Amino acid sequence: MRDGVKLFTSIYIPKDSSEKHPVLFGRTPYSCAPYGEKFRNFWDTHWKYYMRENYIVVIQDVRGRWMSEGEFVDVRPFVKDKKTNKDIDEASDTYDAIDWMVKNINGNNGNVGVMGISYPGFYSTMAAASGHPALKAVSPQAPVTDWFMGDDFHHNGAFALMDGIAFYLGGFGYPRPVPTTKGPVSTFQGSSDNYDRFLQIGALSNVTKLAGDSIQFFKDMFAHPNYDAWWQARNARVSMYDVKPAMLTVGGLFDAEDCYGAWNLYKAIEKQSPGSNNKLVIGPWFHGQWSRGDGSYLGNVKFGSRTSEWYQNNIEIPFFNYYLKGKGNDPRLAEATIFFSGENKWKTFDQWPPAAAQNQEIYLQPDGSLAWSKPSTGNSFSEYVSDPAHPVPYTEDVHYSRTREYMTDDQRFASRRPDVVTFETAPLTENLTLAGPVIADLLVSLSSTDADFVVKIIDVFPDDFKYPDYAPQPQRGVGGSYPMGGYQMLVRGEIMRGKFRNSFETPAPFKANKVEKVKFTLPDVAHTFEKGHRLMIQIQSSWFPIFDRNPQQFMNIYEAKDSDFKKATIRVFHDAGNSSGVILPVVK
Ligand code: PG9
Repeated sequence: MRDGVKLFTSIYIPKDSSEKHPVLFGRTPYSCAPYGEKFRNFWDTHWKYYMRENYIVVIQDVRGRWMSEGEFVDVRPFVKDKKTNKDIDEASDTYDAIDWMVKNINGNNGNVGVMGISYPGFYSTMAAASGHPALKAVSPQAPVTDWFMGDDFHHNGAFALMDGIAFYLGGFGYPRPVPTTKGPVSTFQGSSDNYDRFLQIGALSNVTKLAGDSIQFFKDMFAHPNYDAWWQARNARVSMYDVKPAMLTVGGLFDAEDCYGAWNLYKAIEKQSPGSNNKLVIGPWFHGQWSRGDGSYLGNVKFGSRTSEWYQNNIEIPFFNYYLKGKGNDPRLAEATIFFSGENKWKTFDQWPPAAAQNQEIYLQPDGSLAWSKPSTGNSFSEYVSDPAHPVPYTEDVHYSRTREYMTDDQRFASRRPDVVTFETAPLTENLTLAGPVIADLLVSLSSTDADFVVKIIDVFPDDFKYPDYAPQPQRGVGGSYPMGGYQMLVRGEIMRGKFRNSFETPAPFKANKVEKVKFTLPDVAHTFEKGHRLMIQIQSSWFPIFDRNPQQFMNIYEAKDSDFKKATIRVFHDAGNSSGVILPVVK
């Protein structure tokens, strides 16, 4: 690297020397050196297709990880104006690595592509920011993009308790090497019931004790409870000006880790680098499912075809082959190739969100229904008590670690709780297709000074719904198939930490019992509620233990003690003056 630091790099060169070959490059904090038995597992993903296509495949340990020299920094900020050799970042490291490769690897054709999933997706974004002229094509996949707003560690400021702890402290069956500088010195132990275990741990300040003090990122994160300059510098989108390579951003509709990154990275590139070659693909996938597995179902919900294979053969491989080998016809990928759950179809668009999607608000009604017009009644609200000692679980079952399947799980268990309010339409008389971000637009009052709001968009299947016989029926427990009639499929859910309702930089307390607006954006959806199904909206004030509990008092939650957690009475208004609703991107 330009500052003299050496990065460990594994280079696999095809035996075929009849022609020159492009380089496909990935940078990782998870180690590029899976030798011996692990070797096969590592390559048994989409990388194997590129080996078959005779690419030169290169994997590099990022600065400060594993065999590489230097200091590791989590989601290292992008340096805008690099003036000296000391101004390094992940973009400059990628630039220097590419420069070395095209000059030193025998038989390379001078074209380099970069791809990576999740954290390696972040490094792919940074590669795109490197501006090296040999870099022709980049595919950030489920890219970690903003750890305060939507990816692994927080959503809208609420701490992603289960993943945050599992990834960095372990104890919940995540054998993966976590990207910490020194390695965790953690006394953390999981248990077979994560709901119970996280309740026992209690306040986040107890987590700091369990973490020891070896995890710099935990210390930093807890020292920055608001979206201040520290977090803003770690928003990968700030690097996406003047993007030069062809971009293929890929994500999963049902990605429980980094659902935010793909949608929002694509949008930032569109806005900040107009005219760039920027494409988006979203399928019905869990985290990384497009690179392995067949992608024909998630949990109980079926998608009708092998979507991962379709993507590999029709999008990703043609994309790299065209830009790096000049092979095949110009794939002319659509601007956006998006799978619509519900109707189970791939669709292409010349912009995302599509022009045909128009925002239309659906309003909560006093009788528990939903309608496209505001209610006409005076003073009406639904009320529940949110009790941090009994938070609403994110899934019905007992689990050791966070499931991937919760993203499409049946929400019937939640509708039946007194601290979840539920509104639903009558059976739809025609299909309703949503394409784009959903905006929760609530008018609420609290008996306290802070609370969280979770809004869930749910597809309620008809009572007699059955998958066709050719599809194996979903199984749960002993005794046969899961009852899909009346299934309440989670299509999208998101949390908002109430104190950030007006500003993520400057949180503000609620005034007890005063009606206030809480408006926030849920990640994009692509879903068709078919005729005969119902649309349901659920609202609750905890989603545990995916997210930490709000003590329901205005304070720095990282410093809250167990005794700070209080019950709060929450009202969600649905009357003529205070009409709560959800703004839906309805395809006309
Ligand atoms: N989403 C991933 C991640 C989690 C936590 C820390 C860092 C990254 C990943 O799979 O890379």
